[in-house]
Amino acid sequence: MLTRAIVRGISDSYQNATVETPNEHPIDVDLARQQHSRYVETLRALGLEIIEVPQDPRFPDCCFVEDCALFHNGVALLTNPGEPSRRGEVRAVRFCLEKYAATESMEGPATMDGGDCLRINNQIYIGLSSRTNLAGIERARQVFGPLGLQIVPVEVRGALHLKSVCSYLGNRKMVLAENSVPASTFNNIEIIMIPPEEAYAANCLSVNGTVICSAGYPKTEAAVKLAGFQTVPLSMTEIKKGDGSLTCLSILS
Ligand code: CIR
Repeated sequence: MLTRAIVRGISDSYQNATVETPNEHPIDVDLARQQHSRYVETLRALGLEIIEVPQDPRFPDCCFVEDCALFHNGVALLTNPGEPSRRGEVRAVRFCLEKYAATESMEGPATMDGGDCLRINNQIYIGLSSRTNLAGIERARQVFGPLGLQIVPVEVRGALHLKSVCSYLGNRKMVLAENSVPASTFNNIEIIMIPPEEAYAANCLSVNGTVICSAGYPKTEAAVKLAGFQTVPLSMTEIKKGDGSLTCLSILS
């Protein structure tokens, strides 16, 4: 049962967010803030206590708080984000997490983004990506292995993070974008395939049986409903323009 969400507001400099390919239309920061507020209110309505880390104008990507920590069972591994301009984001997240968790650090050359970490029961699948390297995965193994978690590296190509292409819904069911990582990666899990035209929607956020989906991806929402979950669609257009998606906006515990 999830009880808490750590979130971080949209930076005053969000229009300069790190992006892989420049956007055709610039980010509308006011609209991004409205979308972020609806996200936070949705988490609150689903029963989560909201802890908000203040935004920082020095860090355009700071709303993507998920990348700064891997948190499980009272232990938080603060990451060394793969994108150098984001490393300074971790300090304020650490300061916040210290109130709720035993904190561990990651030092270079190890790098990891929380967006690469997908926990399913006792396994943490970690994307080996342009942001997360083997040393980062090894550091996660040092911290979470002794807690009984198995770390499973997964090669990620053609996507920013592992969770850009898949999400765990609960009840041994997950969504996975077609033609991304092989379905055989995930043991004993029912896979709901997301067609290429809706690949962005493969990142969704499951909160105690309700699945928050990106609005505008009807096939994905229908498939999640058919799998037995209530859905809440949220407009994510301005978050998507910053290469972000639903999970990256929070650290849930
Ligand atoms: C970045 O490139 O780091 C940010 N603009 C987007 C990070 C999205 N994070 C996530 O999906 N976990």
